[in-house]
Amino acid sequence: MYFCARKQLIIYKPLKIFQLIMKVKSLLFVGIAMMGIAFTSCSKEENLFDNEAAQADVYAKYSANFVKKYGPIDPNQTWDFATMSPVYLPKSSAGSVTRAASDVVVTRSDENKIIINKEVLDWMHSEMTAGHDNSTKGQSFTFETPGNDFTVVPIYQGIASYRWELWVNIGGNGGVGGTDTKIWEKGHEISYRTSAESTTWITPDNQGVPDNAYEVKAPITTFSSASGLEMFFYLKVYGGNNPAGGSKVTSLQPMKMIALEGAPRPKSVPEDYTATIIGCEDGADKDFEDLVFMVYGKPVPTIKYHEDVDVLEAKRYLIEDLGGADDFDFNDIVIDLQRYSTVRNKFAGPEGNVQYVGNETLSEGQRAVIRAAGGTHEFTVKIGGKEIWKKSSKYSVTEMLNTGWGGAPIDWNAELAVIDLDANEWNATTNNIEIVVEDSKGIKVVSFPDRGDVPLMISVEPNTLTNWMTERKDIPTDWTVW
Ligand SMILES: [Ca+2]
Ligand SMILES: [Ca+2]
Ligand SMILES: [Ca+2]
Repeated sequence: MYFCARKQLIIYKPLKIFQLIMKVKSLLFVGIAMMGIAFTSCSKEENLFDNEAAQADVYAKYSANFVKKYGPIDPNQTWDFATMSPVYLPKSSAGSVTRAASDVVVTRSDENKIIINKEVLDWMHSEMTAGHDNSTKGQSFTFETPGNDFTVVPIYQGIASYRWELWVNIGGNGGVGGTDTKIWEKGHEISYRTSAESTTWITPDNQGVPDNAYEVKAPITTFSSASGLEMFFYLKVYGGNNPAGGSKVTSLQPMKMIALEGAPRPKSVPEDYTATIIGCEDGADKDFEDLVFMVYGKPVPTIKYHEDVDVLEAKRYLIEDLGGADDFDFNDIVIDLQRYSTVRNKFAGPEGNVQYVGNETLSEGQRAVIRAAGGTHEFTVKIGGKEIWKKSSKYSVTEMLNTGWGGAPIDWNAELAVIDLDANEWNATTNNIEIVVEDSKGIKVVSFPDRGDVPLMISVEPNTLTNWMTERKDIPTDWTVW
């Protein structure tokens, strides 16, 4: 019996801008050898060398075009843009269940504002005393929708150097489904006046609304939905290490938001309505007055305290299969690798004086989710050297999936395939993912690029700001937001 040696060739491109690893492997030889048929020579070897040369040629052209388009690459340029910011979600009731988006009707107009009078502001300042640790007044929570309309309005903006947006998810189950709505962003359409006599409404800067403000005027957002849906608020924070808004402050994390029932309602809200105010902490001093908003309704949604939450950390890998030398759509394979866990946040003490006393991981796992495949070649995904999925196992290899080809709609939440991984199989630090592409020129292996290389793969934070490109649309030069 005779085996052709499996050969791995590493070609160093000029200036070491990339390593293209091409494996010369003839499955045919292995297959026949396993059947016990002897070979006396590897007559195909010459051809395979030609294939290597052809692949290297495409890569050299790709590299030249890449530099022409995006400019010379800084030797320290890293292609790992994901921050792995944990996303906190209500604990899923039955694992990774799919639930249709809930019907939520949102009514909003920037002209539709209410005045937050001094009595409300005074109550807020007495409960969320600036510079004090107010964390004992609450714990991780969601709301349950009441079935009647309810309204959300920002009432106070503290000092903050980052930009943030206030969002709400209604009806999600373990983060799957539900409706996400942006309610407000820092500084938008909010103003205050300093006295009853003043006719000037001032827009707050980074110093926020001053504590002696007499009244605040802010835009309202009203929601209609079915009753009994889970609802949680979160902030997307932009700036610092999170240019893509990767960091989320949510009501499900301990020490990030507190909800206080029994707040006085603004004067223009009918008497039989009830109100809850929610304070957010974007720093470390636990005063929860960096952003304060109010929810009111008849009645206001009910608070539900949560000890167990699901935590998801993920990276999205955008990959080129080198089908051509002038195409940088990076959508030939789009795959999210996820680490998920259920964490119990422990609180102790009587209501009103609750202390956060740490957390414990109840369960954890990893999985891969194929989101799109905008190439026309067979490929195999490997994690840590182990094959986990092959395109032909489920789809035609020539079919471009979920990348908008021919005007087809793109589903940004599509799960073309979900593959459970062993715990710790994916290493988020070393990015131990490889894609083995098979085309007419042979086999090539795309791995995560080193610093300064011309990339065939980048990683980004998986969110709406980093949705993948449609076919043949080059990825923009700002690698983190587009
Ligand atoms: Ca604070
Ligand atoms: Ca491509
Ligand atoms: Ca493509």
